[in-house]
Amino acid sequence: MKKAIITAAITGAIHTPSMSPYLPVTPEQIADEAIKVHEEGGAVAHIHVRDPNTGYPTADQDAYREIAVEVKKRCDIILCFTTGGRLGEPVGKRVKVVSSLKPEMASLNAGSLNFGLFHVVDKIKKWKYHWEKEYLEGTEDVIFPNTFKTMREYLEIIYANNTKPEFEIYDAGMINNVAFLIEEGYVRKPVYLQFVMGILGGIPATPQNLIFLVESARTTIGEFEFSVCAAGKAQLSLCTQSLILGGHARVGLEDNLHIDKGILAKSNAEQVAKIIKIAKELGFEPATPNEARKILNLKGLGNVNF
Ligand code: KMH
Ligand code: ZN
Repeated sequence: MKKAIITAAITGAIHTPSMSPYLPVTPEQIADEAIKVHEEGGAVAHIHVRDPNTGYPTADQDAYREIAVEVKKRCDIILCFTTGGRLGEPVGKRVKVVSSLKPEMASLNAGSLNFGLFHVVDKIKKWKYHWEKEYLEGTEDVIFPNTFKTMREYLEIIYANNTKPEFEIYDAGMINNVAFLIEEGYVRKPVYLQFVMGILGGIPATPQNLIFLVESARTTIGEFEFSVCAAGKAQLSLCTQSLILGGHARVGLEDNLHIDKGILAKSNAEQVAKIIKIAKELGFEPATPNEARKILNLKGLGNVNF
């Protein structure tokens, strides 16, 4: 039976502390959440870091290392580090985590896009930190840069460290970007695509669009593993659809702060438990981290630098 790789994106760089008291901020909280995700049956934790005092998204290498060491001490979950970092993070800084930690996996954003979060500002009544409103409002004039040059440079670093890139696909054109990079010899097949849906600036999170993305990738790339990460309320339904289509699922507070309509999730583990319950009802077993390593052809925990 097909095993379902369940990923949890622990904290991200999109949501801010005023949106939920449950958003992990410190390295200890992020590590702890990744371990609890493992206990619930998650196979991968997608890791961003933040300033421990203000929750401001950073690319702090010490924080990445602290999390990696702590999690590896307590379980064998796969850690997928972001090379996306904070919106506005210098491109050179974002990828440093790969050469320093030599992780099994890292994200590779497969194109540039507008990344709008400004429209949520009015929904927040009380701000915990001074930076939040400005950060969110500033996204009205932000492009999340991933040019062909930086993608090529990131891929060189990723492959030099035997790290597996998880291609973040926010829209149909990015599938073609990956196909081009394959043809140019910068990308090794089989690829692992993460369809990131529902970001303002990317493809809307609808069932029709997911089928379109999968079909388009089948035509353009051929064989691949895929997962779906949908922002907000579409998370559960599109993750469920992904499983039915033969894909994997990404949940987590990076993408969605709720566990149900109007109810904040108290942890990433809550969302993992919910998607695993649905997966099992549909006859899918969650992949263990080692089963996921086989499916994704990862180098193993013994070959990282932490
Ligand atoms: N944080 C967003 C800017 C990734 O982790 O590489 C992009 C993101 C994707 O989260
Ligand atoms: Zn991310």
